[in-house]
Amino acid sequence: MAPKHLITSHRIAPPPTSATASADATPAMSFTITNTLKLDAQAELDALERSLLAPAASIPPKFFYDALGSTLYNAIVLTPEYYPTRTEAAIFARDRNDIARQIGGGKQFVDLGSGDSVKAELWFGGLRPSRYVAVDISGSALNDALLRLAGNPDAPELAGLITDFSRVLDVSPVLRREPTLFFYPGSSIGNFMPDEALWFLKQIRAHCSTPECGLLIGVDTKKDHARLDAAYDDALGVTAAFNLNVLRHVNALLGTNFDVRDWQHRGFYNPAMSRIEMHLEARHATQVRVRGHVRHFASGERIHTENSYKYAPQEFSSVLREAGFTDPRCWQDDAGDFSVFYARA
Ligand code: AVJ
Repeated sequence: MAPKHLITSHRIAPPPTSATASADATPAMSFTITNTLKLDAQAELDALERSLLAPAASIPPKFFYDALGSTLYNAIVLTPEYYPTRTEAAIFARDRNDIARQIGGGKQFVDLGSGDSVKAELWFGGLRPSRYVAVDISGSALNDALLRLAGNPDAPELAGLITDFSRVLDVSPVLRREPTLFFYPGSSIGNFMPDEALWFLKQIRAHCSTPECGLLIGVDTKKDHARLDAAYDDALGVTAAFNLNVLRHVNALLGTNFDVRDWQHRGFYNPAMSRIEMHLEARHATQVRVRGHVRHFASGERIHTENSYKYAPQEFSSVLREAGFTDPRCWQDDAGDFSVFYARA
């Protein structure tokens, strides 16, 4: 757990709206946002510098999500080629009651990578959570989402945690020791290397304080390579813009001088590794200032920006069991394009 003195909490009361302004209306909900992110800022930038200067340059995918990057991701999910989000939404919509029955109501709902909290909100009716804990790396997204939910009269008690769980998951500062549903949708687990994914799931399992705790997770499947390629290299170039935008974000964070025009998006399925790879490829030889250093890139040299691992359903069930979860249940769309699992602690 993070040292107490490094945690900052802000209690936020949303401004009264026309619906809540009158004396007899339900009072606007307030909520606390806890921030354990800032303590690592310098170490994060040092690590980013090292990954750019390494012989095989890379940028971790969490740096995609500045304000423009988050907006571009929301556009990706609307492209016809990018099937995961809409397929997961269709599974949730079709099987919501069945899934909710397996989970059971009244639990603390912990949303890992909550973003705009729209996916979670759809479960409030069926699950009647005791409270909702949004966890995200983006303070602005988290704040906006909780302010919006505070205006929803059906929303449970609200809390937020701004943190980066890509290295270590520690949600203990905001958790109550009670039956908890961990929610990790969207196949974001695919961004981890398989050994890291197992470690991440074990950390979720370690946060389970009662046998009534469980994990609801969305995982993309292996499928036709051409469809996978297209999903990560759409015709309109939205994924290309999303990938290239990471260079602008890194420029802002680290003071580098990447010129987006020098780089080209690459996104393709690597069947030997069961993963999508995204790279930025130098269109010609170029050099970039990285703090005190100059990084030379040869023509065609790549910066690895993302992996997105794909799992067969039986494969992911075993990973869940290996992480200490029991009785994994799987729901899929008819085509088997996406899997949703619920597994108990
Ligand atoms: C947000 C990690 C689930 O891997 O499919 C989408 C990110 N990258 N298009 C994914 C992403 C390129 C996405 N996740």
